[in-house]
Amino acid sequence: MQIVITHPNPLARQRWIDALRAQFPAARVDSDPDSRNEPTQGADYAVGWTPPAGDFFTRHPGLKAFFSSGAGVDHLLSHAGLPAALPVIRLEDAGMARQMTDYCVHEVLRLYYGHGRYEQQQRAGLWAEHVPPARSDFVIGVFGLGVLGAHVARTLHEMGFVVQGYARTARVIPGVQGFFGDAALTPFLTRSKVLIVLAPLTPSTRGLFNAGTLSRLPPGAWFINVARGGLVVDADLLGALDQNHLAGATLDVFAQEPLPAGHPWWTHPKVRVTPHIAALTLVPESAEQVAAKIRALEHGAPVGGLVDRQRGY
Ligand code: OXD
Repeated sequence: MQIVITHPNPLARQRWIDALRAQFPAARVDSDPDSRNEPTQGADYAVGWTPPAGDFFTRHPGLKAFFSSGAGVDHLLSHAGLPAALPVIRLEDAGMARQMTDYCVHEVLRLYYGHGRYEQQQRAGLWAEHVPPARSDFVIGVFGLGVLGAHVARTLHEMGFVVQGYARTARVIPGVQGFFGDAALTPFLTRSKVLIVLAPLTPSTRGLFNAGTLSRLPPGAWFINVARGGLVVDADLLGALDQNHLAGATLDVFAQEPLPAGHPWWTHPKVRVTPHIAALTLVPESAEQVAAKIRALEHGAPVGGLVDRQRGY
């Protein structure tokens, strides 16, 4: 068996090679292009992130599956050479749900207890306490109830927050009020004092958060994007912040990454920026999951995380 690893980050690439060689000692596991420069018929399985444009898929015509080394697959589905019938498989949790939940809980607690104000007060030498709002006035909306979104919503509910969730199709999470389908989007947004965006980037979510939808959020709402920058129209978010409709935004993902020097988000007083770290790929757990799925596929068994190309996730 031959497995090819393609990843723009050399460190991540080497970690995947080492982890999968440990899982499959008899297999050939190499980076693409093959570092040993031996003739190759192409790999059986590919694992990675943003395979290079050009002839990657023609050099590996016998692939049985491509495993995304992340939860998202937009980087693959937008590849012009991706064969239409090639199974694409995303990571399922693999340690990401815990990290994503920690990130969102951290932001929510900071907002709820007003720590941003206390930081400003410290700089001004000001001693003043603020009583947090009633929890019923601090509704948290989670847009996207996949593995990660559902974990975030469930945890915030268990912490005593009022949580509502939005998904394309019905998804029951005990204690979390569900809003499903296009018609439910506006009622969902109008109650979300904190909006956490955690949905995949697909043709139907691209640019979904624009002047129209952002204006549906209640005045003083906070916008958190931990999904993909492409879901948001930056100029419209900037407008909503500058017109004081929104109190602020926490952004972990951007239309262009790394966020370019001079971009308004770097210095905007109402924006908190992190460099796409809300949920990192943990290679040991992820390689174990990928290896288990490769073994299942080799035995003709079904695997989870198979991407529906029509839906885009
Ligand atoms: C992912 C990501 O898709 O890190 O896993 O964004």
